[in-house]
Amino acid sequence: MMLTEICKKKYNKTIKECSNEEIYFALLDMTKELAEDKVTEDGKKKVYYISAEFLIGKLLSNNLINLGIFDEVKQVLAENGKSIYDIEEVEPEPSLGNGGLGRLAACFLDSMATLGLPGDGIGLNYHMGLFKQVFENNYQKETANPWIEADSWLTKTDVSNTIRFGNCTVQSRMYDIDVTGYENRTNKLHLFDIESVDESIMEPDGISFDKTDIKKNLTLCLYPDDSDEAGNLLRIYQQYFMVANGAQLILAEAKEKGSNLHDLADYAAVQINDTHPSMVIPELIRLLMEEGISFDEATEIVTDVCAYTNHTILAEALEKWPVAYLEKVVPQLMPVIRMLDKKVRNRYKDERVYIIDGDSRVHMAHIDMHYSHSVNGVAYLHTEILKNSELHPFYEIYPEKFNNKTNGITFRRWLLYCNEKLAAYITELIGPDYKKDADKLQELASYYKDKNVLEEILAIKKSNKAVLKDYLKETQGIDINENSIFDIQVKRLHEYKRQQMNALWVIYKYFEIKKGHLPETPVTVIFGAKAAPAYTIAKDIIHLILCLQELIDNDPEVSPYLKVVMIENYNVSKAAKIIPACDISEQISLASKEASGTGNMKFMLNGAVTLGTRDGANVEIGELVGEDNIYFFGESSEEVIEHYAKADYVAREFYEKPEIKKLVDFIVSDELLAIGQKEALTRLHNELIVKDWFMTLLDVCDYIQTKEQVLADYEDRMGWAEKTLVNISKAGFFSSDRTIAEYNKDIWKL
Ligand code: 7GP
Repeated sequence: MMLTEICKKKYNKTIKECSNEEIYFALLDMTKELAEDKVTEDGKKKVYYISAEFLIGKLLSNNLINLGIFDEVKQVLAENGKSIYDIEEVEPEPSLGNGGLGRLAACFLDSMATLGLPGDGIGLNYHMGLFKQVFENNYQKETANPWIEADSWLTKTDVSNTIRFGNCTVQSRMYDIDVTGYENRTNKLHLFDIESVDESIMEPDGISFDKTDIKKNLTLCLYPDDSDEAGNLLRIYQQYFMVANGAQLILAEAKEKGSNLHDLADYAAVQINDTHPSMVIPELIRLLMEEGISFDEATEIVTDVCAYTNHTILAEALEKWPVAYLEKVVPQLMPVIRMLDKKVRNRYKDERVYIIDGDSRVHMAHIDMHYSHSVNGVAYLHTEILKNSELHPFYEIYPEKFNNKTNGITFRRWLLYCNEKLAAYITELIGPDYKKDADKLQELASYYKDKNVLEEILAIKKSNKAVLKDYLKETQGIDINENSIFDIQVKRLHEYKRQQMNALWVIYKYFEIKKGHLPETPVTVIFGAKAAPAYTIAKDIIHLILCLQELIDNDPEVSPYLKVVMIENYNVSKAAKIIPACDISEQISLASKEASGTGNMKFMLNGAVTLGTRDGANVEIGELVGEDNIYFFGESSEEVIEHYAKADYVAREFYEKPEIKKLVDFIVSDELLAIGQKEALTRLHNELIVKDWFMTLLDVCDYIQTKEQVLADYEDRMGWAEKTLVNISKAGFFSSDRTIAEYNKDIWKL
C-alpha cells in the first residue's frame, strides 16, 4: 500500500505512529498523485462550466471512492487502529458555494468526469467563502469561514493573466482542484485568485471589510454584502475577474489544439450557470474582435459556443447592473454591450427584450438569451413556467433555444459515500451495476412486498438515525430520540421555501400536545439553513425556530413528544449525515417558486418520503413514485401564478380564520417573548399578516392536515417501508449522470 511509503517518506513513521492529521495529509498526497494519473487527452471539444459557486464539500472520501480504493484504504487504516471517519474530520470543508446552484455545479463536475467527458469548471478561489453561521441568543450571527491550508486539494499552476479594470489592474493566478470521475478520467476545477488578496483586512467580526480595496478584497468572499454601491461594484469586479480569466483560458486551449477561432465552437462549449458569469459573452466577443474578427462574426461564434442555465424565477435574483457601474468597473465591455443591445433593438420592437432598459440597467439574463444558443430550466415545470410566463417574450422569439434539463445529483456522494449501509444492502439485493447505471435501481421493485427486505430497510434507517443522534450530541450538545420520526427541512433560508410554515406546524403540534392529543410516535423536526446576512425576515424565521426549540426543550409536558433542532452552519458534510437519517423530506415551497430542488432527490434516494407541493422536481418525483408514495398538498403553480397576476391574495383574510390566527399569534405570545427578541418576533408576525408574499397562510391548513396523515401512515411500519423502497427504486432518474448525458447530447455535443 502506497500510504505506508508516503508516511515513511513524509514523517518517517508507520501508519500506526502517525496522528490523524498526518495521515490526512499523507492521503491527500497519495490521492492527488493517483488522480493525476487519470488526466488524459481532452479530445477536440471541451466543455467549460462557469459558475460563481462550486459547493464541492470535503473531497477525501469522495475521491477515494471514485478512485476505487475507499474500502482498501479504510481497511488498511483499521488494521492500524485508525478510522477513516476520524481522519475525514481533519479536512476543512471548502465553502465555495451557497445553495443548490453551487452543489449542482459540483455534482455536474463529478458526472462529467464519470462519463469520461472533458469538462472543466471555472470559478473563483474565495478565501473565506460563504460565512460560517453561529447561533447567539437564538439569532444567526455570521463569522469568518477560512478553509484554505498550506497543504490542500488546490494545486498552484503557472497560469497567470493580467486583468484590467476601469481603475486598476490585477495579476491573476490559477489554482486547480482535480475532479476524478468514478472509475474514469480526471478533469479540473480551475479557481482563479490574486496573490495580493489580504485576509487581514477582515474586521474582527469576521465578515466586514473595506469593500473598495479591490487588490486586497477581490477573492476574499462569496457574495459580499451588496446593500450599498461598493458591494455591488465588488460583485461586478468578481464576476468580470472570473469570466476574463475563463475566456483567456478557453481561447488559449482552443488555439493550442489548432483552432483558428472562427471555428471556436468546434473546440469549446461554455455553460453559463445562472447570470453571474454572463459577462463571458461580451468578453469573448471583445477578445475575438481584438484578434481581428468582425463584431458580427464574433457574435455568431460566441452564440454558438455559449449556453445558459436559469435557476430561478424570482425576479430579484435576475441580475441587472446599472450602466454606470459597468462603465466604472469594466469600461471595455460597455461598447460591446451597447452594440449587442443595438442589434436587439434593430430587430425587435418589444422593450421587454432589450438588454439595456429605460433606467439604464443592463439585464444580464437578456444577454444570455439573445446571445447563447441554448436556454434551459432545471425541471420540467420550471422550464414550462419560463416558456409560458417568466421568459415568454424570449420564448416567442427563440422557441428553438428553450429546453429542459431536469437536475440530478451524484450517487457517489449522495448514496455510496453518505449511506454505505444502504449501498451495501442494495448491492446484496441487485448487484453492483446500479453504481454505474442508476436506472438499475428499478430492479428493487421485485422486493416491494418482501417482508425481510422491508425490515432490513427500516433497520438501516434506524442505524443512520443513531449515527445522526451521536453526531448532534457531539457537535451541538443536542440529545435527540432515535426512535422518533425524523422530519427534516434543510436548504437555504428563504420565505418562498416556507420554513415559516413548518414552524407554524410546530406551533400547531405544541398546542395539540398541550391539549393531551399525544402523537403515537414522537416527532423530531430538524431544520438547517443559512440566511443571507442582509435578509432580515429570513433571520427572524431562524430566530423563531430557535425560540421554539428552547421553549419546547424546557417544557416537560411537550418535550417527550416533540423536539425542534436547528442545525448550526448547515453544509455539505452535515447534509451527508442528515439525509440518510430522514423519514419525512420537507419540500414545501410555494408552487412555481422552487426551480427544481435537489435536496428532494437526495432524500428520496436515501429512502425518505416527500411531503411537498407540486413544485419543481417534486412533480417529477410524484410521477415516478406514484401518488401513494408521496404526499402532495397546497395550491398548484397555475393557481399561484393566477393569484400573483390578479393580486388577489390577501394574507389577512386567512389570518382572520381562528385556527390560523391562533398559530400566527403565538409568534408574539408571552411564552415566546419571554425567550426571544420582541423586535424580531413582532416584525415576523407582522410580515405574515400584512405581506406574506409567498402565501404561507394560503397553504398552511392543507399542510397541517397532510402532515398529520403522513404521521399516521408512518405507524404502519411495513406500509411505510414499502413507500421508502419505492422511492429508492425510482430515484435512478435523478442521477446527475443522466442530466449530464442530456446536456451533452442536446447542448454541448462533445
Ligand atoms: C437553486 C434553486 O433555488 C433550486 O430550486 C435548484 O434546484 C438549484 O438552484 C439548482 O438548479 N438556485 C440557487 O441556488 C440560487 O442561488 C439564485 O439561485 C440565482
